[in-house]
Amino acid sequence: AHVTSWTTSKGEELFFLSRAAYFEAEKPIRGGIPVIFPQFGQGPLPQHGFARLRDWEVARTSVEEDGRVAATLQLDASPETLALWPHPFHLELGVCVGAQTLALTFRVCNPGNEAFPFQAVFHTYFAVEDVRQSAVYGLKGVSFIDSLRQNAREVESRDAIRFDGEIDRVYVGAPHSLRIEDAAAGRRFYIEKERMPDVTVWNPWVEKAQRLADFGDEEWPRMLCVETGVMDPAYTLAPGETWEGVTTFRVEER
Ligand code: TA6
Repeated sequence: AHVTSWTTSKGEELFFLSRAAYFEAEKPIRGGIPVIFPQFGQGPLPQHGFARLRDWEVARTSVEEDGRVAATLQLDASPETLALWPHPFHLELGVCVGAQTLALTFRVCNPGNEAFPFQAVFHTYFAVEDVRQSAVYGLKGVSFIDSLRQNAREVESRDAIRFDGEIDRVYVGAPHSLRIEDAAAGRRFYIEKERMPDVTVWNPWVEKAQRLADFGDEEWPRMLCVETGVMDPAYTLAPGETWEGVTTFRVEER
C-alpha cells in the first residue's frame, strides 16, 4: 500500500522516489508515500512502525461518478504484528486519483476489546525542482518540535518556511490547509487535511543524505517531505472505534 508515483497529465513526476530506493521485503521504500502506523519515528517498534513494511491486500477498486479512479487496500493484524504490538487492528488505505488531485484516506479500526494508542502518518516525499527555491506556507503561529535541537519546542514565526539546511520538525496542531511552492518548477501543491492534525517537514540536506544508503548523495535538493497525520499526541482508539483521516493533494502548474 505504497504510492510510489503521481504524475501530471504530461507525465512529470510529482513525488520523489530515490534512485537508490529499496524494493525488498522488510525494507521501506525511499519516496512516494510511506504509510506510517502504529508508531511515528523511533520507539519500541521498528522506526516508523511496521505498516510500511508489510504486504497489504487490495480490498476494492472503483471508478467514481466524476471519473476519478479509486483503490482501497487493507491490512489486518497477523502473528508477526501481534508479536511486535499486541493489538488486533484493521487498516484501510484509500487512494483516489483525479485530474489534478490525489486523495488519501487512512482508516484504523479496533476490532479488539482493549483500547490502543497509535500514530498514523502519510510520510509524503514531494518532488521539487530545487528545495532551495521552495517554500511551505500555512504554518505561521504553529508550535513545533525540533528534532535537530533535542526536541526543543518553538512557535513558527514565518509565513513562508524556506530551506537552507537540514530540517526535521513536527508542527503540532497545524491548520487544515497548507501550500508548497516549487518556484523553480512553477508548481504549487495544495494540501488539505482532516483529522490529521500534525505536520512534519523534513529535508536531510547534504550530510544526512550521504548517511542514508537508500538516498543518492545529490538527491536532497529535489525533494521535500511534508507529512500529515496523528503524531503528537498519539490517538487512543477505543474498542470497536474507527478513526479516519483524510489528506488531499492538488497540483497547480504555472
Ligand atoms: O520525516 C521525519 C523522519 O522521522 C526523519 O527524522 C527521518 O528519519 C525520516 O523520517 C526518514 O525516516 P526513515 O526511517 O524512512 O529513514
